[in-house]
Amino acid sequence: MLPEIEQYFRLEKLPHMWCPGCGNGIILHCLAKAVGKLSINQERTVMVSGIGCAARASSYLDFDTLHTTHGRALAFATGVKFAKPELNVFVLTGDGDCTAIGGNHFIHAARRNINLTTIVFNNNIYGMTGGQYSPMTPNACRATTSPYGNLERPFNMAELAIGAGATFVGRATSFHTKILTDLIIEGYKNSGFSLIEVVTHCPTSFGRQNKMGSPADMLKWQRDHGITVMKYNKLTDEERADKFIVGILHSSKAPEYTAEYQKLVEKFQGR
Ligand SMILES: Cc1ncc(C[n+]2csc(CCOP(=O)(O)OP(=O)(O)O)c2C)c(N)n1
Repeated sequence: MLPEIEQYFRLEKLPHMWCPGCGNGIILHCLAKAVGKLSINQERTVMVSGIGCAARASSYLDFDTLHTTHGRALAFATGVKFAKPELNVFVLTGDGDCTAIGGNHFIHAARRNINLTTIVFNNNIYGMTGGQYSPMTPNACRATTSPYGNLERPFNMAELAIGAGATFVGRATSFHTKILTDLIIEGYKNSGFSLIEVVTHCPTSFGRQNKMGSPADMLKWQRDHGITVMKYNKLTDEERADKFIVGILHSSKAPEYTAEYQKLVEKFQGR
């Protein structure tokens, strides 16, 4: 671990419980780098997670952390931000945690535009419980609950967040670490709901069932399929079919919920 990010980790909790080759450590590295670059006050920063492999991330981080219940990371984070709006609140969540059981909290946190920086570790599957399909499992892919191929279609979580009212939305992969670190920085700076989707690899549950090769092969897949909007715009529809955009997907301004709430309190207290 780089000395400049060590201060953000509970080193006594290591080694972590993730499988060899998992992408989660790369995401944590980028998060710690972003926090360091922003010089965020560690004492006034909270990391909230739900349940799952991704959600275990909060256990390894040396901040005030909340490892909550499955699907409820955003609900707990909303409570923290309402009670203490002066705190910086990050949410670390898996694709199942955020878009399946937690899907409704996701929509409404985006709609309220509450100031939370949400990082979704999208490994396309329920990793922790043995590889069941999630709303992010691509059509026809295998999971333990779709051994003949997934009949369902995934939805685009970034587009959903934009439609619901999120004011900052970006996407990166575990391969695109510079883009990911920059997105976390920009997401944190946005005063409102920020979603950063990280397409990452689960070699054990997703990769193995879908014959995607080694963890390094899965990273190469991310490198070859995640492209910037400039490159994307130059492609034909056919070439775009299996590609996705990495970088900032949406940025807008809207009133932030806890600030509006504070204004209301002050108005009725006659201040
Ligand atoms: C209410 C509830 N339902 C189901 C579970 C079992 N469970 C634990 S983690 C998990 C899925 C995790 O998938 P994801 O959020 O994608 O995270 P990953 O493990 O892939 O990082 C499930 C279904 C639970 N703990 N609580």
